[in-house]
Amino acid sequence: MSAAGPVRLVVAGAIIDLENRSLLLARRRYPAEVAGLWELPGGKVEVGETPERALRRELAEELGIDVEVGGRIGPEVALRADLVLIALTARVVSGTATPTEHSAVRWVDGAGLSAMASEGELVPADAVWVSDLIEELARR
Ligand code: DCP
Repeated sequence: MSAAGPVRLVVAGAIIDLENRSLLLARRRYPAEVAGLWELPGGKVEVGETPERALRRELAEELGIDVEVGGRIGPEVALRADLVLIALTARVVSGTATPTEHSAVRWVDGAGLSAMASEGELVPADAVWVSDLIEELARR
């Protein structure tokens, strides 16, 4: 892809349960560089799709949950010259997260997230969001 080529957006869900002050993480199966690491679940935005709609579609497909999408959180991350990653907050409206493409899911609180980041258990791109996520989990 040339530098002038189209940029695709990848949207990740910062799925937060404010009642339990916890965030949903999903464990990647592939590719090898990130297999076994945890991410905010999501996927690529299709042509003609809004990021919000793409996130709802991906989370329904990957985890069987219906979410309400909120606003942007954290900075955008350049994954490659032609791929940019953003995070949107979301909350589960219905369903229980059950992975179809990931190897596992887990809910973590701020301390748990911080510990996982320190241990290098998050995919590198998502690690830049940790402070923003911890702040959001502490929001009143
Ligand atoms: N990504 C990331 N952090 C996230 C979500 C995604 O770093 N929270 C990265 C991993 C991939 C790219 O974004 O490089 C696209 O994510 P997908 O989960 O859509 O990756 P796939 O490999 O499943 O893409 P495809 O749908 O093309 O198979």
